[in-house]
Amino acid sequence: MADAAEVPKVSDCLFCKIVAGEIPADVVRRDERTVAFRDVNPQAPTHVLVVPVEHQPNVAASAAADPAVVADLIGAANEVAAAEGLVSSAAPGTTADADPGYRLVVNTGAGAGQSVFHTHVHLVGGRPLAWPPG
Ligand code: D5M
Repeated sequence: MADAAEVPKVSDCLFCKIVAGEIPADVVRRDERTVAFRDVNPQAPTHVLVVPVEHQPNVAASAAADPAVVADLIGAANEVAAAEGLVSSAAPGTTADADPGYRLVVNTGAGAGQSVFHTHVHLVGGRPLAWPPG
């Protein structure tokens, strides 16, 4: 499990480098406050990471620094999901075929599976998603 001493500084942060265009990524959406790019190790047909431009180590820190960032991330993720064909106009409660849906995951802390310490939302979809997650 990573401890604070192992959390990279902003200058060493992988996702800051992707935001800055210093490391290549398959960027699918960008605005002034968020960047969305495909996960390098996809767990589903659609697996996109949505990150804030402003570095914070996790979503708790982002929410504390600027709560609007959390809404930005979810709004951007929903737009990407729509572009990927995962958002249906069908009424809630209809079948998975009519309403494929998607899942947003925010691993927060090493014990919850976080491995990159720059806030990010996983957008996963395009296949049936079981519950509970692992
Ligand atoms: O998720 C971190 C995610 O970041 C994990 O699913 C792999 C992904 N990742 C790692 N490096 C890259 C690059 N270079 N491009 C795209 N995606 C990447 P976590 O919730 O922290 O475990």
